[in-house]
Amino acid sequence: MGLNTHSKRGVITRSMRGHDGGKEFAMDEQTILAERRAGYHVITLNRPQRLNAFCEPMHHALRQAIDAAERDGACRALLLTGAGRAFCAGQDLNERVSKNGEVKVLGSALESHYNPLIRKLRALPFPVIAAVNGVAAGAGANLALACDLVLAARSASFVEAFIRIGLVPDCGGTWTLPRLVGPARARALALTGDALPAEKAETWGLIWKCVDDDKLIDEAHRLCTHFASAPAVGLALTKRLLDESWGNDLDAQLDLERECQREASLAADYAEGVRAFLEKRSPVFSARREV
Ligand code: T3D
Repeated sequence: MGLNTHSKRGVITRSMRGHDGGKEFAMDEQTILAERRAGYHVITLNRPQRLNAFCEPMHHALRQAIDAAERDGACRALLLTGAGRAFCAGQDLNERVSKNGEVKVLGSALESHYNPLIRKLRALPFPVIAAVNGVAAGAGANLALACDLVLAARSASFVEAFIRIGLVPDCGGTWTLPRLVGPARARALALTGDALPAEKAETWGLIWKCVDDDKLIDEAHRLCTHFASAPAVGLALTKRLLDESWGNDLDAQLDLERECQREASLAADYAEGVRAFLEKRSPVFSARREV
């Protein structure tokens, strides 16, 4: 098994022998493309022939690419997208059938891969932007919804496909869906497994924005470029506050805001922000964050 990681013009490849629905196969695919831009990283799920469905090597490569972004003190945003016509079709179902044709009991991949992935994305100290270029189904849909900002191509759709094969939503879907669209719509999406077109997803508040297909990637890069020169401590603390608010009452949240505001004010970016405002110029925030 070989793993090569290049963090600059990035390619993460893994060669291994795998098992696919009863067939042994030789696999040598670049399941993830990772690229480092000025101030942000781009990760592309890259199994277009399977609509970027998750396989074991892709999980490992994705984890490495995210870790590299986290370790890079100059990284202040992460862009996640898919190659080809889909964003991600969730778990590769070929991996869920054993050699003798039996389906496997599930749970361990949530523990080892999906849950750590979602926790990691939520905890990253910079915004994660999903550019949903096509269908996002199953874990692929909920992966997108775990990101901080979701941009979607007009032709994209979101499918809580789990129920179609007798499963339940995972990757935090039962947590994010009702919070984003309310209980009635969350239940309809999860219980029917019907596809929700991107325009409706925007109207419902499931995602931030729906844009024309040919504008998606430019718009996503524009957003990342904006974050690349934004105040890093403020971004990290804002993420934390919004996430923790779900478990807090107003009193606890007010206390947390006080603490975070104090912490933000200790950062050089705050002093620069105030000075720049008073001097009627654009602020120049520090190019690196603490790692
Ligand atoms: O440990 C655990 O497993 C627990 C974790 C579970 C997480 C999950 O994500 S469970 C849910 C898994 N995902 C799905 O059930 C979605 C399956 N896919 C679809 O329903 C449809 O493909 C889509 C709605 C996403 C798109 O439909 P369409 O008509 O645009 O494309 P298609 O023709 O169905 O798919 C194109 C190809 O991709 C096709 O292969 P082929 O015939 O061209 O060789 C299809 O088999 C393949 N593909 C799509 N999704 C998957 C897949 N192959 C493997 N696994 C997939 N999930």
